[in-house]
This record gives sequence, structure tokens and C-alpha cells, in this order.
Amino acid sequence: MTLRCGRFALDLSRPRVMGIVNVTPDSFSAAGRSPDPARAIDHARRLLADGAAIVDVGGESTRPGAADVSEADELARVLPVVEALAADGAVVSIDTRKPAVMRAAIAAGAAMVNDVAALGAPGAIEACAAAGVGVCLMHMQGAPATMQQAPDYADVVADVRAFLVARARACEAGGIAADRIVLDPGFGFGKTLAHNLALLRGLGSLAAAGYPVLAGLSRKSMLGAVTGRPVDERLAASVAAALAAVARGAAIVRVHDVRETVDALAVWHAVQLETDRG
Ligand code: 7PJ
Repeated sequence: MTLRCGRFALDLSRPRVMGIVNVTPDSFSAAGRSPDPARAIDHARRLLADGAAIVDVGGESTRPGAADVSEADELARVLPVVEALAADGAVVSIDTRKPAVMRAAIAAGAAMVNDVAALGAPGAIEACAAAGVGVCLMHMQGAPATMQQAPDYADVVADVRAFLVARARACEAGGIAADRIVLDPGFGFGKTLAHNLALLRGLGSLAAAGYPVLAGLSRKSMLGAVTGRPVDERLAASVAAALAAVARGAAIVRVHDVRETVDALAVWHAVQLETDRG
């Protein structure tokens, strides 16, 4: 499978890593915490050197309970970072829910839009369709401020899959080609531990919808719940979760710890090739 993102074509015949570049003062993940654009650029260049295929630049924290950020603040945080990395020739993803930020980041060279609201804001699909960028459509129940209060599903795997396929169809109807669309179940976004584990087990069912699947599990609280470890001690759990996701059909994993994840996936891929050959 190939994912087209702007002028890039990403070969997904092996799993790829998206490196997280937070440009937020309140990010809960210390290593990705770079409110200063220059530091964020350095951090992103390190992730690319470590083997990230995509860097995901975000200026709005969507962690549970996070406050909203203004459009002006978000733009001031992300634009210098997107511009510098795109000039390097990197595949840059802009992590935003705001169409104006999408448009400005695309003008600055972003090749992909990663939206936790699945391009639900008025004008978001149009902004992406016109530019030919890749899009990651993520499922979220509720809004970041309240989403963890009472997550509720009839059948979490079926509900999330139905939502994402409907959003993909809406994107295609709006002019975004199918080979530019990625689906993401949104681990931790309005989900209990049981919901998250069910989604991870059922990832194959989402992959069967025919679009590449992206999984974001890195350092998340569900890994804290499983291991009893605080956020800065979840490296091994995050690598294990990335492997579990890829083994169930994820094509891209969104992670903080790129170097370790790339190594783990290289081993997984080598074993996989042997298996394929019989
Ligand atoms: C995700 C995301 C995710 C996508 C965040 C964190 C919280 N975008 N943005 N998927 N998570 N596509 O990084 O822990 O899971 S913010």
C-alpha cells in the first residue's frame, strides 16, 4: 500500500514511524515538550535522523482536560517549525483541528494533516482536498475537556470503525483521494482501559476497511494502567504496544521514542519477511 501525502508517496509495505513534535507548554510528555520553536526543530531533526518517516507537529494539547488554545497562539507555535522541517525535505504532518491552521501549515510545506476531530470542523475537508495533502482521521468521543468522564459504546470496535469509514467517505466525496486517507481509532480519546484494549485487539477489523491504520499508544495512560508506571517510565510498554498494533495491521505508529521503536519494528519486519517466505 502507498500513502500519498502532498508531493510524497510513502511506501507502507513495511511499518512506518511518525515522530511526535509537541510545541506546547503543557504537554504531559517531558521529552516532546518544546514550547520554543528552535528546540522543537532540533528535536524533530533528531527524530528524523532516528528514522521517523513523518514528523507530526502540534501546537494544541488534546490531552484529557487540556484547555483550548487560540488560533494565533497555535499558528505562532507551529509555523516556524513546519517551515524549517519542510525546507529540510521532511514529510511534515500538522496536528490540528483548525482549518485556518491547516491552510497556513500547508502553505508552509506540511504534506499531511492529522486531525483528532477527523476533519469535522467546517472547511477542514475543503482545506485538505484543495492542497492534495494526506489526512489522518482520528476517532474521539466527546471533547478533550470532558471525554474521559463517561466513555460509552454499544460495541466499541464496530462503533469506531463505522465512524471512521463514514468520515473517510465524506472526505472522498469532498475531493480527498482514497490513497491519501489514514484511519486512527484514537486510543485514549473518550475510552476506558477496556475500550482501548478492545480496539487494539480489534485493529485488524479497522485495517480491513481498506485504508492504512495509524495507532497512537506512546506513553498513554492505558500503558500506565497496565504497568503501574508513570509517564516518563513507559518506554518499554510503548514499544511493546507499537509492536502489538503493527502485528494487528497498523501501518503507522505515532510515537515519542522513535529510535527504540524503529529498532523494534526492524526486528519485527525481518522476522515477518522470513515468515512470509515460509
Ligand atoms: C493522538 C494524536 C493519537 C493521532 C494525540 C498523545 C495525546 N493524533 N494526538 N492519534 N494522540 N492521530 O500524544 O498522547 O493517538 S495527543
